[in-house]
Amino acid sequence: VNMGTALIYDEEMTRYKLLWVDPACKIEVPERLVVSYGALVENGLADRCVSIPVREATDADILLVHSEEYLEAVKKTPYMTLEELKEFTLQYGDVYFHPNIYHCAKLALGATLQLVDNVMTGKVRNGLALVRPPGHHSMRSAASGFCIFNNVAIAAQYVKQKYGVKRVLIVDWDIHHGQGVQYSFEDDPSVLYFSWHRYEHQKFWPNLRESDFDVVGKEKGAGSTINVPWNKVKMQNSDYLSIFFHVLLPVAYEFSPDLVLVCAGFDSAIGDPEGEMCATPDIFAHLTHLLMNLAGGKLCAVLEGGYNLKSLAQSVCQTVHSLLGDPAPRPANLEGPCNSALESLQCVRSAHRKYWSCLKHAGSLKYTLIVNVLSFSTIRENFIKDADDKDAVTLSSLIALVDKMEKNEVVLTRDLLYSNLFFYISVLSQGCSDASGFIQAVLGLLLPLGYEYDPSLVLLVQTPGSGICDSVWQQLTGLLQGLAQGHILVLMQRTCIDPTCSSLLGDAAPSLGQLHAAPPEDVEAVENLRQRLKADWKLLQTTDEPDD
Ligand code: X5A
Ligand code: ZN
Repeated sequence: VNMGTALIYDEEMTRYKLLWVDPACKIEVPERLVVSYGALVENGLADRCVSIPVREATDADILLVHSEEYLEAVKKTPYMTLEELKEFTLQYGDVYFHPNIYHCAKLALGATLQLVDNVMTGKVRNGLALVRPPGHHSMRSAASGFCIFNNVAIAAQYVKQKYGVKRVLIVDWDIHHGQGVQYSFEDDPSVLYFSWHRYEHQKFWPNLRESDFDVVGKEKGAGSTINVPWNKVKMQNSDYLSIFFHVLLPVAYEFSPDLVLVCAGFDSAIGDPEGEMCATPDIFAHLTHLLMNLAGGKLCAVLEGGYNLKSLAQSVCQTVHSLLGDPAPRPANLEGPCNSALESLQCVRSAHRKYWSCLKHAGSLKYTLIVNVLSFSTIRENFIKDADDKDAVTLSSLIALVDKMEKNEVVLTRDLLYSNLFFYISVLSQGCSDASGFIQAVLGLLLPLGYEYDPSLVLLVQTPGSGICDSVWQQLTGLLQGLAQGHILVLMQRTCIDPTCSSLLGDAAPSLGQLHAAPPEDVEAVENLRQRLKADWKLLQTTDEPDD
């Protein structure tokens, strides 16, 4: 059952602002929340969500991450004069205080905890907390980068403690490095922190050595910090998706979180004065969708940055559309990642190779994934000869197609793809139970191909005797709904109708559990196919060299 999407917001969080001149802080304005919430209302999205009240965080909540000294210091700020506030602010970087900010910071954290409580207790499936002040830069004993309390880091500690959650994934798609989150979990293997951020070889704020790709976490936590530095500005949709397909998603599926928290900053969208990136607001519909089949769908997004009010409002709406299960718009201009992004991608993958088996080129072919792409005309000529209307594809003609499918050769050539009508995926299996290799093929091969191909219909065919278990099949069905505006036609010849319908109706796929290393044959098969196809399909590239 689709359980609903929470929206947590309170106008009170608009009631603080910068009271003096500070060029570094002037973009963090109350209107950020006003326009975000306003756009959700105007688009009828707020009404479709379950509205949950905020609460004030308690001292105990705050102390899950922050020190007593820091909390006591912040507690005094409501009583300070303007001069005292300015003075207090000086000890931190790129942040400001206001007599009402402590109150708002307690509400921002309380809103975040309300969201995770409602998701963990199953009252809703997922949700968004629209909050100010943001959190991901604040550290144990310091405010930083407009952040007072680390909303998401505290939420991760809170769910571990209150619900005994074993693994939390934090995806920080804000354009700044959430160093506060990283510091909180650097030696903790139960929290996987992923962040991409504008870096420019340390020239960009917060200018930290520890934001680079080779900082991967410490001790038991080694491998559970993943930093993707952007060394150039103007990164686009392809760059973001490449990192998802080739780094974040394979690792996230291997990790198998019980909960996904998103540091949802939208300063990574086009037009933002901080990020200076070029990804369009609709990419957030896809980023959200791609995370929604992890953790059985338990996803909590918490606002961080986002300073171009128009881009921010649109991106927030795209995120909530996906949380509600609406089909994502076809992603615009996926021309493949730029060289700088590929360089970062390659560096991150090699830095993490020793921690994540999905990134090793090693690991019995249980599933064979065959990607078969036919043009509409090929289908029509071969299978629908008697169709009057040349654009009509009848169910019987499709069933005839499936019947003939098993005798088909596997075809995947560029010239068959120009008609852009069908992306036809055939999933065959030699009947075993290993999911790792299959998921690896879906994430590293099928999704990038599908996104770049940009079909207007996905035809998913399950042939008899496929050894794919229901939950793996549901993952596939769920993930493919990000393509073709969710237009998917599933043809099946065996009995897992219920799970399939559940997935088509928008339910999250159940978690697959932690994945072990994929069998070496699978890895080799996927790698070979990727190598062969990557010249034509830019989203399959994982290095900036022509041959890797
Ligand atoms: C939450 C967030 C940005 C701080 C930028 C300071 N903070 N130059 O986006
Ligand atoms: Zn930011």
